[in-house]
Amino acid sequence: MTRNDSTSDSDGELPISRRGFVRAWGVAGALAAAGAGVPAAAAETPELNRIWTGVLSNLPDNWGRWGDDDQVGALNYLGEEEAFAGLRAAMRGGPNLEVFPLQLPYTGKTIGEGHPVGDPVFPTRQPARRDNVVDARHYREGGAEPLPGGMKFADDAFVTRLFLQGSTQYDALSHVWYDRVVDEDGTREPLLYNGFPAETTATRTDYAEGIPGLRPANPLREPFSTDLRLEQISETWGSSAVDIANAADVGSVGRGVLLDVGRHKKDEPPYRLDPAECVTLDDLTATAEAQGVELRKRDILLVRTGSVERARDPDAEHVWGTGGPEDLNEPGLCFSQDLVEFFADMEIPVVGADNLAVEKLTTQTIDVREDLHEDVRSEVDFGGRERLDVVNPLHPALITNLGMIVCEILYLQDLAAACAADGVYDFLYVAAPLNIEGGAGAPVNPVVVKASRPEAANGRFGDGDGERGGAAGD
Ligand code: UVW
Repeated sequence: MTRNDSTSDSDGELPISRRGFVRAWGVAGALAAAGAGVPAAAAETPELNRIWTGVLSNLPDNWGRWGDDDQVGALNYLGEEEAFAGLRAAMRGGPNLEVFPLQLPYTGKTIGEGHPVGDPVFPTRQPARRDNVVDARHYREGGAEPLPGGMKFADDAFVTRLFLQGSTQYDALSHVWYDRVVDEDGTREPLLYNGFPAETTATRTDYAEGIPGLRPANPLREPFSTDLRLEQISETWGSSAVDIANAADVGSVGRGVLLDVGRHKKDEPPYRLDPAECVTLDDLTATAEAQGVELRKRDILLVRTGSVERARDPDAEHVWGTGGPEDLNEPGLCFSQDLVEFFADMEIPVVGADNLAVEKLTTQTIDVREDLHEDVRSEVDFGGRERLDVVNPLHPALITNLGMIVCEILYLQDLAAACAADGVYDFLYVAAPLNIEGGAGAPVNPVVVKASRPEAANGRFGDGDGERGGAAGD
């Protein structure tokens, strides 16, 4: 069985077709709630959830667009033309090129008390600590011998839990879902992108032998607990549909555009948006205009808020999450139907940002009249509510509905400085997450190759128009 044709039941034995699985689990949707154990910020509010998932069910989606069995989603938009558009952007300056890897280092340090600078990790997750398995000490102490010929080596491994969403990462399409309205009677089913059942996120794999590893003492009730037990791991659970391996298999190559919203909206260095400041569609388009860069269909959009820079700044006035999940006042994209339709119409495959969740944390207040259009409003009973306080409204709208890749916790500081220095805001973007079968996300180190213009003056957005030259066939 491959992940592309069918999934297994929770004992890993019976292959069941995807549609069969939808039917089987549709009648038992309540099982999906078992063992949720989610952070307090996401506690159940049934009426709000009914309303918001009703809205989500009526927003644009790409389900079936690339076939009923598609697991790749919006990365399908990226083909030869899109790769060439990225290459053209990079090559327009001739051999004047700069290279920007966008992944943050894993330092193993915690942001907050005692560690003003550390790994920007959502507070329910912990930073990952790597340790040496063997190094020069082991040759000194007799724990290791040189290989025949005299070569010695160092080896290392992560010795704490490595949260795959714990630093710069791609969210897999199996990362989020909601109870989707599937018929006119209002029947709902917990579904991932393209209709894969959410229960496929809990597919069991059994191994012939156990290996020592760590699990929380009560994994189903307290999944994020740091009360860990050493166990022989001989079975794991993971995603058997739309896992991160799909994004790893196809890669992401295209024309990237940096939208430095922080620099556009703030007058003074360090050009960081305020904690909890919204980035709207108007902000994105106004930033592009100020930068002189054209937004094109199928672009990969990188949004700079300045939030990661603030988190890494020991003198910052506010650092995310040091007071726990409720203290996550981060700037980011804010939901509007206009924004979702922009991503859908522009066929955006990947949106990334230098913050925890790409979207604003924690709560976004959605104004039913302002943020939704009549076509969606008329489909949902809002119970008289005019405002809805929702956490992560864009995750399901972009990931589950549109199959988009959301790339979080990017390091954009150096790229933004270079773009500002020469006014070139579009480039070649190349990335693939770690190929981790079953993963709901994976670390990624996107690499940007940017034409540079060393002669440019240091204006706010350089003195160019971001479309400069056009020499390579634009
Ligand atoms: C969740 O949305 C739960 O996590 P992340 O912000 O890492 O995607």
